[in-house]
Amino acid sequence: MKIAVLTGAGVSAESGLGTFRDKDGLWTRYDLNEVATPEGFARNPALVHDFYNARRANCADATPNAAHMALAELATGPHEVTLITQNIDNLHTRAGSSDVIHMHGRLMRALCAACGARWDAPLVMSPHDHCPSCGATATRPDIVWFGEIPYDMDAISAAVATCDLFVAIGTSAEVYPAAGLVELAGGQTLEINLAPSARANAFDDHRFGPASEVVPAWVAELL
Ligand code: BJW
Repeated sequence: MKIAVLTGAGVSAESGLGTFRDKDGLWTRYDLNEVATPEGFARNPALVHDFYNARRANCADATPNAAHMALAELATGPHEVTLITQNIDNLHTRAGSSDVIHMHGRLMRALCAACGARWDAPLVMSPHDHCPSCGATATRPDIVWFGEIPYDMDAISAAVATCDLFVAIGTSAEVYPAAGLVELAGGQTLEINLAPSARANAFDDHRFGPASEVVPAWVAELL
């Protein structure tokens, strides 16, 4: 089978990385307009860098959980797997998944808003950093903020449209275009989440429970 997997913050929750919209989620403590939009970054780059510096430190301390490990194992089997994540952490890669599509960018990468260069982010970024390529002080985390176009949309659309099975794991389906991918899916659709998401009705099948338990059980069935 061709399997397209979309993951969200719920897959990393049990690794200790916060989700966004759950009780105590990041958006209950931070104003997303201030920390996750280009306009917020233009107003106060130091605040935005502080937000992502803290999350980069949390990510460095976190370890992949059983759900990340199971998804890496899935790709070693007979199925053709495309792993798409909304998460900016690197836990899928550290679990052994290769060619992960990071549609909302990567915490561990930096981007120059002046020349478009990308490089490995230092643990702590600041508005005073110079781009190693052009020297401008226009460096930002390589993150897709609200109002920006997610990365690799052509590859994502193609993988989802031609798959036999589309699986969304640990995402609230509140943010587009990720939330609309289920509509594009060429084959069967499965939602794995703690509870029904905003788009639960669009899925053929559901499995509810913690990702660290449900994902390994599902992968074991497929392998
Ligand atoms: C567990 C669990 C466990 C917990 N086990 N499960 C009106 C209508 C439609 C769209 C729009 C609109 N107004 C504006 C828009 C567009 C906008 C948007 O969608 N806004 C909505 C708020 C309405 N989208 C954009 O701006 C995007 N760009 C765009 O649309 O460009 C135009 C375009 C696109 C394509 C083609 C052409 C044009 C960009 C979106 C960027 C999102 N960025 C963020 C922040 C940056 C990254 C970061 O800082 O980390 O990305 S927002 C934030 O939400 C983050 C996430 O990736 C994203 C999704 O969140 P996710 O992963 O779903 O997390 P939660 O917390 O919401 O849910 C967690 C789930 O896990 C829950 O269901 C829990 O139950 C579950 N869970 N523990 C299993 N142990």
